[in-house]
Amino acid sequence: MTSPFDLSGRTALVTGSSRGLGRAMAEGLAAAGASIILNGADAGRLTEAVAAMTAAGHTARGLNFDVTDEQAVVAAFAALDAEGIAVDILVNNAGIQFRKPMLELETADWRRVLDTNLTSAFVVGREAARRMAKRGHGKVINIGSLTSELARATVAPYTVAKGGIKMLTKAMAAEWGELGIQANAIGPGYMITDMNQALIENPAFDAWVKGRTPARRWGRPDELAGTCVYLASSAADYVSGQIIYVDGGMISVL
Ligand code: GCO
Repeated sequence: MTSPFDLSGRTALVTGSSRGLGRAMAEGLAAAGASIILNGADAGRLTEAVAAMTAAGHTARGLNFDVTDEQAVVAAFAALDAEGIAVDILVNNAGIQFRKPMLELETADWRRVLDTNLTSAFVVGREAARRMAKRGHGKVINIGSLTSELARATVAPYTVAKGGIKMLTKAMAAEWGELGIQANAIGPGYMITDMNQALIENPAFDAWVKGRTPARRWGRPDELAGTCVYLASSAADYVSGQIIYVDGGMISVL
């Protein structure tokens, strides 16, 4: 009997997957049997990531497009169509952080964060779901954050975008369930990533994270892989609209 977590024969597109959380989730999906389409805006970094995953024995290819460029997204999916490649699993992971108090925040920076972290998930999700609907099945996994629920000072646009990710996930579940598509989200806690390096190196912030997290440590990117595989698999065919926090317990305690 095949494991419900087996992703053999499925193809997963993970946005922002040249490194960090996206790369770790791509590796987890590959280990479960999925063919991987890595994505990134930096062609050089993407090429390196594809080579590394291929060398590790995974089936991986790159798709270089900027998730904030709608025409590039549409063209990328058209290119996959032309090759007969169907995306069964979409992980909307691409995102940026921008830390500045709102009183000093320029509107252009606000818009850039919202475009990259939220609107891109809608655009890429729509293009993927249009095709999943024709096949009657698909998985969309949006990457949220602890800031999908709780605000931290100085990261307002990120917080608003990630709160939007939680509700976009529910909207996708509402509209796409009857099409055979399940949409869920993962809320990573404080993870060891390049984006968080400045925080990790700040002794006061590092102490706050460790004190505030029941696990008393930062999370590793590979610790998201299991939840991603679960939500991408047939084991979660009756799960939709949910956000699962992989945060060492942080969101659940005062
Ligand atoms: C920050 C961090 C957070 C984490 C993560 C927490 O500045 O507070 O970047 O946003 O990256 O999103 O869930």
